[in-house]
Amino acid sequence: MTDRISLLGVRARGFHGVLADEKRDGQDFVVDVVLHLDLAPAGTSDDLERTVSYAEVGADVVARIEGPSLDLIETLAEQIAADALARPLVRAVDVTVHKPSAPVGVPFGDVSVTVSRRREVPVVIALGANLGDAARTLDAALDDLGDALHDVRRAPFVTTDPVGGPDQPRYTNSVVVATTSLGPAELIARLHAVEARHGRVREVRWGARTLDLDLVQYGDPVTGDDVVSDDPALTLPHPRAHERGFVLQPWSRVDPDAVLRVGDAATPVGDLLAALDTSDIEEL
Ligand code: PH2
Ligand code: MG
Ligand code: MG
Repeated sequence: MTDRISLLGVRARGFHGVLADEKRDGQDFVVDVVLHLDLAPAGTSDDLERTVSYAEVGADVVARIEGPSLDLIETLAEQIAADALARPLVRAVDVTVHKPSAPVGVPFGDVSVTVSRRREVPVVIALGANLGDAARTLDAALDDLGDALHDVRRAPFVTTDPVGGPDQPRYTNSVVVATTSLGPAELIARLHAVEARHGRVREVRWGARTLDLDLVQYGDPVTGDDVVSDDPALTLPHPRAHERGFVLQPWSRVDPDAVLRVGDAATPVGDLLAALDTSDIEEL
C-alpha cells in the first residue's frame, strides 16, 4: 500500500529528557507522523468517516508531547505510533520525534528518532490437500509460513468430500486463525510461494492438488476494517468460503465466535455452518 497521510512538524512543549533541567524547564519537540492506509474508500466517497482525521492525530500527538515526562524520545515515538495504530483503518505508521534544542554538547542542526510500526491484523487461512501425504504437507506448510504469522491457532484436520472439479480423492482440510503484519498482497504472495515449494501446479480449476492455501479473510469484519477487494489477484473475503463446509467447520472448531463478511453483513460462521450439510466431514 502506498497511500499515505503525512502530518509533519507538529510542535509542542514537553518535559522529556534524562537531565533534571530538561524535566524542569521543558523544550520544544517536533513530530512527523506518516499514516499508511488505503485512501480509496474516502477518495471515492468524499466521506471523512472512511479515512483518518489528521486533526485528531495532531491532537493525540500534542497530548503525548505535553503529557507525562519521559526520559527518551524513543518512548515518546513509540507511544505516538501506538496511538496512531489504535485508530481503525491505519495499517502502519512512521513517527519521527525531533528534539531540536536537545543538550547535545556540540553545535548541531537537529536530532531525531524514527520508528516504523505495523498493525497486527487478524487473518484466516484455509488449508487443503488431496495428493501425497496431505496432513504432513499441511503441517510443513504452516512451518514454512513461520515468521509471516503470529499467534497461530490451527483447527484439527478433517477429511472432506471434494467439492467441484473432476473426480478426485477426498481432501484433508484445516483452517488457521492468526495475526500478521504483512499486507494482504504480501501475505498472498507468501501463500503462493509455499504452495509452489510443495509442488503445487496451477492447471485444472478445482482439480487435485498437493497444497492449497487460501486467504479467507484479512482483518475484522465486526469493526469493519477487514479488506474487501474484487481484484482478481486478491479477492477478499474469499468469494466461496461462506458456502464451504470444509472451510466453515474447521474454522468454527478453532474459533467458535468466528465471523465472516458475507456481502455487507458480518455473519457468525456458526450460522452459516448450520445451513449446510456437513455429513461428509470427518475429524482425523
Ligand atoms: N478445494 C477446492 C475445490 N474443492 N473440496 C474440498 N473438500 N476441500 C477443498 O479444499 C477443496 C475442494 C478448490 O480450492
Ligand atoms: Mg481453494
Ligand atoms: Mg487456492
